[in-house]
Amino acid sequence: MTDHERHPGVPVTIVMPTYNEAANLPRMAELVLGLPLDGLHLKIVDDSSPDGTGRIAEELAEKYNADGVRRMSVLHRTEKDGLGRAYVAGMSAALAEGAAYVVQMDADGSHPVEAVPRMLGTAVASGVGLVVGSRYVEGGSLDEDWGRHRVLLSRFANRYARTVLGTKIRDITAGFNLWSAQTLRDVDLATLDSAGYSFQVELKFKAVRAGHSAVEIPIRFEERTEGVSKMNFATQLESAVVPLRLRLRHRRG
Ligand SMILES: Nc1nc2c(ncn2[C@@H]2O[C@H](COP(=O)(O)OP(=O)(O)OP(=O)(O)O)[C@@H](O)[C@H]2O)c(=O)[nH]1
Ligand SMILES: [Mg+2]
Repeated sequence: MTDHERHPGVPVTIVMPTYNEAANLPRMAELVLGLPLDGLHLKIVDDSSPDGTGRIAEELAEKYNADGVRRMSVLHRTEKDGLGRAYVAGMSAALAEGAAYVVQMDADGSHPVEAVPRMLGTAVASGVGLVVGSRYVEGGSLDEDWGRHRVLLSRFANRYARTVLGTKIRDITAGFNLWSAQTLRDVDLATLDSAGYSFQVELKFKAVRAGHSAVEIPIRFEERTEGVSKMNFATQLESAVVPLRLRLRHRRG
């Protein structure tokens, strides 16, 4: 297995959307850029966070790029415009800059940074276009601090999307994923409809429809360390509508 390889010459960009994550970002950048991977780049996509996350990200980029190696970059957008659109912007930039693999990760400490080399090793060894950091396969788990309501909502949303779309991916709503550049090109990010969290479901569904296969590796999902959730009613409603729309549109395919 390639778990402990540094994968020299393989450019990997971690795209991390932020909205008011000032309390989490310095620690996240330290963890990510401390990973034993040679071609790693961290790209923050900040939607003009009122708490100054964008400025902190710039300061961190200056620090981590000080020796002339471009390890970190920041994409600033003018307003809070949804997780999905932030990812489309960040992933498109990563592809344009030559990333061979793109990783999606939250900035709040929920996703285990140390799993990234394992995800990359799996993609390189198996050739699959998508590796899902999965809460819902054997060995995966959710933080016990999540209230019963959150756990049930998460499980329900996942089961709902899986059933409507008839997908085999067990964690279709997962937000911690690694993509090959080819997969993202085949999906054509510009055609995605989701503004918010349903982006996770839409992108996986369209990647599988484009002929790519997915491997799921178990992860433990932790409660966010600092700050507050950005989940709201509008994004939940979109998460209910998007799977139905995808199914109606693609039922003959
Ligand atoms: N740029 C940008 N980032 C966003 C937006 N909405 C959420 N995010 C970021 O996306 C990631 C996931 O959002 P969270 O609020 O943690 O959502 P969640 O993980 O479902 O909710 P919690 O478990 O309660 O934290 C975090 O890094 C957020 O800062 C947005 O509209 N724009
Ligand atoms: Mg979170």
